[in-house]
Amino acid sequence: MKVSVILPTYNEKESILLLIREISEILSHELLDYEIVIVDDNSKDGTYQLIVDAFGNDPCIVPILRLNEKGLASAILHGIRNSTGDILVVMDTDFNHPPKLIPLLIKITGYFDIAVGSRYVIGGGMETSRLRYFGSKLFNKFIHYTLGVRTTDNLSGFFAFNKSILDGIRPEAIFYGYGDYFIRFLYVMQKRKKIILEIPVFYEDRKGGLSKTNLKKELVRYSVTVFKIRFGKLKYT
Ligand SMILES: Nc1nc2c(ncn2[C@@H]2O[C@H](COP(=O)(O)OP(=O)(O)O)[C@@H](O)[C@H]2O)c(=O)[nH]1
Ligand SMILES: [Mg+2]
Repeated sequence: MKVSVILPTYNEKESILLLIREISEILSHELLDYEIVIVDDNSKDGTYQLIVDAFGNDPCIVPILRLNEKGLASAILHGIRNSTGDILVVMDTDFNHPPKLIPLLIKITGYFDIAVGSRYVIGGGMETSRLRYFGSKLFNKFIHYTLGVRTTDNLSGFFAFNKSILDGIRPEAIFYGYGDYFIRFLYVMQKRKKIILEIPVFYEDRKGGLSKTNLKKELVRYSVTVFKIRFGKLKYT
């Protein structure tokens, strides 16, 4: 069994090397066969070159530079397509998602189809303003009632899964846009009766650099996504 950790990056020079090192240590310690696939969309801060300089000789580190395309979800799909593992882990590269939970997420995939790090199960949370935390929680309730999904954090983006769950679907119908891909992903997987386990995760503040999320724009995009799914516009097979 091989694990591929997929890291979409854009302007993350302040955290990326530390993160790759930490993940490598954790996975080596678990004696796992692994690779770390980093998909960089030609960051202006030189993130890609930093990775090549630091890990150019490490066969477990696979840096990919995309010149002609941009965007979080399509970067993840690019990583999936260029990965060789049976178990895939996807996470942010700014330490919002604590790497120490990766082994648990991987272990869960031995028993369930998908493991999700959730801020909204007991023990989970987020280092942010109360307004953003409860706003996001409320939006998840809206997703739950509108789409009938049972997952509590439909905007997580910190998850692990057996690659085979993508068989028989068109991943490009799911992995586009920004964090909205995760709403489509969980909806489709629940429709296909995949078993998902959510574990509590506390999102820490990013370590350096700036967030790329434009909250107002994404709120509109996520709402449109929910309504499109609700009215049957998601054709994923
Ligand atoms: N490849 C790629 N990664 C991106 C893009 N936009 C954001 N990311 C990465 O996606 C993750 C989430 O972005 P972030 O700015 O931390 O969003 P936030 O956690 O909502 O503040 C980070 O690892 C970013 O580097 C993009 O256009 N392309
Ligand atoms: Mg972040």
